[in-house]
Amino acid sequence: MTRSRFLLPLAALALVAAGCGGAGESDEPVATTEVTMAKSYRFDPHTIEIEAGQSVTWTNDDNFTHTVQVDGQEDHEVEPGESVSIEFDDPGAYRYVCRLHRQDMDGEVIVR
Ligand SMILES: [Cu+2]
Repeated sequence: MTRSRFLLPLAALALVAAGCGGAGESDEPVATTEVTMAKSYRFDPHTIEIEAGQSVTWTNDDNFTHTVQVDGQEDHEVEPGESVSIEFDDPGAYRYVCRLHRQDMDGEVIVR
């Protein structure tokens, strides 16, 4: 337990250093199709950018069940250690939430 709690902040720091160069949480879109439900109730990265026709995969790395509910679409429950993929065929900006923790967990997929 102690070990994993220690490693997480390091991983977050490495991401910031390697990536956006900004401070902490950024809404700068990241070009990726992989989103992690990291510990401490968040989607990482918060905003991603993909091409139309690509699928986004959300993986739950937390110890709690989370969901992915894209605006206007059905909800997908994701147990710890599991993942869900959703295909985006039409360009646009898609906001989504975790239905169970919607005040903390939201994100956005920008489809080009
Ligand atoms: Cu959640």
